[in-house]
Amino acid sequence: MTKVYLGLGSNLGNRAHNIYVALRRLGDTIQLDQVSSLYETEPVGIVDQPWFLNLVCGGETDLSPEALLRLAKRIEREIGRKEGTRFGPRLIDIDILLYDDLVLDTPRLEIPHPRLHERVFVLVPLNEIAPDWVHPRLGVNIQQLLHRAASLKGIRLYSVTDSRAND
Ligand code: PH2
Ligand code: MG
Ligand code: MG
Repeated sequence: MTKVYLGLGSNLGNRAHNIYVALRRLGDTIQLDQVSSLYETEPVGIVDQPWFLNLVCGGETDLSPEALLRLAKRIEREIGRKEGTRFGPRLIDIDILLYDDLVLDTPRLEIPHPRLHERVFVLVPLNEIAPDWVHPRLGVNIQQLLHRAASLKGIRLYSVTDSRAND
């Protein structure tokens, strides 16, 4: 079994509902054992779009990185995501952030997620559930990456996840 961390985001429709449906679908295939709180976050990249809800989850799986990516894309499609602009608004986005200590760079998939270390909307929730996880390419842990992040603006707690629910 491999430990994986995934980032979920939504800024269209019923954002919280989309995220929790995705989480439930992921949980049908992956043994999810950690879910962060839900955060409301300022859009990064294309700023003229609605604010996102974001969370991060962790689990164990036997799926290869490619199979995990296919699962994520299938769930995105099932929830109704259409091809749209890069960095633009979406009903649901499921990104592979970390896959054990794997470093992978293919045209279709880059692990760790190439922008993980600069995105507060990933680092804040990830720091909740995996502060000591060492980024396999950068060699520092999530807490250190969060401390290095330029600004903690543009993120607010939206809904707390009771950590006991993760047990
Ligand atoms: N996802 C993006 C682009 N910008 N901004 C926020 N706040 N949250 C996201 O999940 C997000 C984003 C591309 O996937
Ligand atoms: Mg994304
Ligand atoms: Mg994506």
